[in-house]
Amino acid sequence: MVRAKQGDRQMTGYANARRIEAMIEGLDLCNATPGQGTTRLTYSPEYRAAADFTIARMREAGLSVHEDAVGNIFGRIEGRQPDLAPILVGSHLDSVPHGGRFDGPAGVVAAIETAFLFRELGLRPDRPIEVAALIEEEGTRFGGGLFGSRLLTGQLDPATLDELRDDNGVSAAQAMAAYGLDPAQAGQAARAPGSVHAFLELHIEQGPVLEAEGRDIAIVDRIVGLAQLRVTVRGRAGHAGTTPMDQRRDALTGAVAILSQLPDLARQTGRDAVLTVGRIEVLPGGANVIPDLVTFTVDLRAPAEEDVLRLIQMVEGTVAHAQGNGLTCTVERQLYAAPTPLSGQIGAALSAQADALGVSHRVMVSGAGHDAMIMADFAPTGLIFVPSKGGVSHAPEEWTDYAQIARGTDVIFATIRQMSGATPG
Ligand code: HGY
Ligand code: MN
Ligand code: MN
Repeated sequence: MVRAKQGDRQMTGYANARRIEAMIEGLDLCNATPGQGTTRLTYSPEYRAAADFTIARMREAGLSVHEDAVGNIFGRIEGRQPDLAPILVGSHLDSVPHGGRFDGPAGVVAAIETAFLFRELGLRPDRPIEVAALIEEEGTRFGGGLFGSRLLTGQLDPATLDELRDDNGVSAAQAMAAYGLDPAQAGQAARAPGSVHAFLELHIEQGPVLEAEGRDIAIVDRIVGLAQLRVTVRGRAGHAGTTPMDQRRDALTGAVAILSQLPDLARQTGRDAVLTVGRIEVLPGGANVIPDLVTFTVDLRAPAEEDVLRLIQMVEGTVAHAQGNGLTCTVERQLYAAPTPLSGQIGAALSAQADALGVSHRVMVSGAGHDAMIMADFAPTGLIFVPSKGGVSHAPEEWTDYAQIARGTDVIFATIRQMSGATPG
């Protein structure tokens, strides 16, 4: 065990911060926008490179590796009792556009580092352990998100893979086939209820609290409810110069009338409700053409389920009210996840291990969605955060010190060592 001093606290650490750094930097080379943040879309060439890098590190750590029918990657430490349901530990490999290098990979790398520690310390678990690298958590390519965990838990119907399309009109099924998978087999990614003993995830906080309080980690007790909607406004194309203003069916004017009302809906809801329009597309996109089709996304979240549901209804009502004058408007619900409590038992285990390791911690509600919120309906789930510099995330400036990830990894490692009944030999 490595002993490191931090201030006057005797830190006891296991994880190798240099190895964590090498893995995260290595993953960040698998990136479509080097120098402009991290962009790694599911099933893209960059994603394949990241998957291959992950598989290589998993094998170095002594794991037997399996890629499931949809591209989720699992590295397994066999247990003395191989028939016991495994403990899964990991996060996602995909990114938002021009995001940071830590959102997702910090958790995948912490899980692989845990496997390295099991091997180096000669630990053998009673219960199998699986390190997981999941696909399409962000939904950047196909919308919605939480794909890999929803397919694993059977919460996403594989039939939708034909309907979900990226910006180039490529369906998730077509992208899977191009990636070398068989979309007809996607249903095989679903695991049987009870087949996972627990799920643990380390993630960056993506907010300012841990840094402001000088704490090492947060133990998440709840994840806010969230919904992702897709609004479509249809009008009629026309000539910008020859169409009188009172004869237009301008889809963009209609969309702007809706968009200008949305932020206030969240403010009216209060209680930490938030609403974001992150993507908008105006077609056909000619400067001298009256737009006939506008689509935009609405991401809304709140800690209380009644607030999430009420916000959805208010958005749908606002869109319906914009109907008429030759405009037709629709709202599609791409994703809905209720506010999710995480396992108190696993939270207590994480807290006890953090105390034993001298890692400072606090409880926190997560305003960000995570695979943990899907897994929590399937198996007891724990989630810890490590600090984000300046609270920044989903941006190239995202940063977490590798020593901070190592401290969080220590807690994940020690908790899994205990939960799996691991002993030397
Ligand atoms: O949107 C989220 O909260 C996460 O980054 N997917
Ligand atoms: Mn994210
Ligand atoms: Mn994430």
